[in-house]
Amino acid sequence: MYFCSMMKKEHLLRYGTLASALLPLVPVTAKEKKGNASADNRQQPNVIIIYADDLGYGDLECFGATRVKTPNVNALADSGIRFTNAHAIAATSTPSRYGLLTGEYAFRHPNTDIARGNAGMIIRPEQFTMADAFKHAGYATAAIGKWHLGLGDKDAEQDWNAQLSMHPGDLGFDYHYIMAATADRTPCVFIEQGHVANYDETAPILVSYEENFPGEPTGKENPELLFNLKASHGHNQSIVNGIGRIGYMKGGGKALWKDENIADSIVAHAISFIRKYQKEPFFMYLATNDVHVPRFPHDRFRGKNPMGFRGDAIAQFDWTVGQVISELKCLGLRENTLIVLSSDNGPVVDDGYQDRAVELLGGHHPAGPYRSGKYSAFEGGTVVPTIVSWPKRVKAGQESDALVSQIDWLASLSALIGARIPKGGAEDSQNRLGTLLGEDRTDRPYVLEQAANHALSVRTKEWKYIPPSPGPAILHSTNTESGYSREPQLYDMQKAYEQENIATQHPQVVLELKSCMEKEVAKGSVYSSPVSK
Ligand code: NG6
Ligand code: CA
Repeated sequence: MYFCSMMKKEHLLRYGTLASALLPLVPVTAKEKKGNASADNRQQPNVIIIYADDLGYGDLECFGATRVKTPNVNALADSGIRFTNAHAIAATSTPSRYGLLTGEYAFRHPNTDIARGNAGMIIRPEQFTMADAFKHAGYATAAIGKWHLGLGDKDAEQDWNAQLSMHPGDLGFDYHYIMAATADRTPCVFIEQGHVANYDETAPILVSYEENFPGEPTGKENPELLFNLKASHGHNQSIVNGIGRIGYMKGGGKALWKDENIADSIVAHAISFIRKYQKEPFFMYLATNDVHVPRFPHDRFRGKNPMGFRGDAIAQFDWTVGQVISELKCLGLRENTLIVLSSDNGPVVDDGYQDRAVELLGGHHPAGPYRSGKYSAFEGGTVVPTIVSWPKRVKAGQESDALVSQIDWLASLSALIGARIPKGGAEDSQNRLGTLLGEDRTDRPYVLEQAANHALSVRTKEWKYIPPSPGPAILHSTNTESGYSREPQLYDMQKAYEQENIATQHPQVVLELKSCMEKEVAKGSVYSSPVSK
């Protein structure tokens, strides 16, 4: 094992940065297990969810991309199942992650739209979470990377210079090393175990989403300070690392992240957690910053594909996957580790920075054959690349076209590890473990998809129904086809994806899918009417 770790260190020194070579020490918070039982002979697998941000169905070679290389993800797909009809819960991050971690649709809960960096914690401590399921089943649990589900008890009341009053530790995660929201939102620091990592006492942190702090530069007033990336829309408030952000902040000093090192920091902490808990079952929610904006990958990923920073960020994501897998192999844990890889929503090309992503796209289709992408009610909003691999139990080389949704992962994984879901917990999540592990190809009867304007589409294997909803047909800043229309839309999914609206030809189907959606909403929704009448 020692030899293995040394090899790893040498590898990181040679190919990684110094930051990733100097692995952090994960504090012991979960119970340590005694004995030397081989981790691979245990019944309970380790479980890692590798959750990319804004990675589209067509962004990986194993899902059809040709203008970027993703060898590590390809190998992961070869070792297990490639899902071709898998859905995120929403077309944006916060509601999608909320549903994934609670097993409850976001429309049932307040404040689940794209969260500010100073949002209070959205999932409340009394709610049952995926981390609780694993913890109750005896696992060590971690959340590493992008969080975007709020921190502290209340909006805007956090003291970033002290221990936060609420954090993932209150939701069943033994360990966390997270970005509060997104890389384009303040505060631009990592939070570890409820406080700012590398806290700099000489630079107290203040955050506001209302007004700037006197004397602090902003992207709007000081564009000359945007030496790393300029905005294409929005992102003109505080400047950190030569990049304009959403939200204002002051201070941070040496705790401020450098965007080019974010992937390295996330990988280093993930590896450190795996090493620490290699002798007991562990669950890691590993949510990468890639490929969200600002895309500002490390130098060693730049210029190796024709698509500029967006392509480089995909390559950096692939590297992350490779680092985690090679560490598992090194420690002899790969066989009995279940890896689920997916994304929180569909892709977007220009999401607010001048990174030349549109210009350099070439023939690349970020959403593959699906229409539109992030934010949209069309399929590109929620169809996401999804891979499941568990060498010990799941047959390699499979493809599954079963209609599946991330909403079911909590109940399915709970069934796998023998965790009991308490009454009232994860009520939207169904145990579909057999499908997740490739043992059957059972379609979910229907999948709900939440667009950025809250429209709730219903997708079955055959049909896609988009209810009438308000908003423009094109979201201009991102050049996204929204899928919003005052008319009901029905598409035959066995034909060309969402090309011809045949709602008027099939009123009965529209009625059935509409009532399906309404029944779900009637079970409980904080939106009085998520759709226009
Ligand atoms: C939008 C941001 C976009 C991205 C998104 C959230 C602007 C102009 N656009 O409001 O850049 O941050 O929110 O993305 O500010 S998500 O994947 O986390 O949902
Ligand atoms: Ca996202």
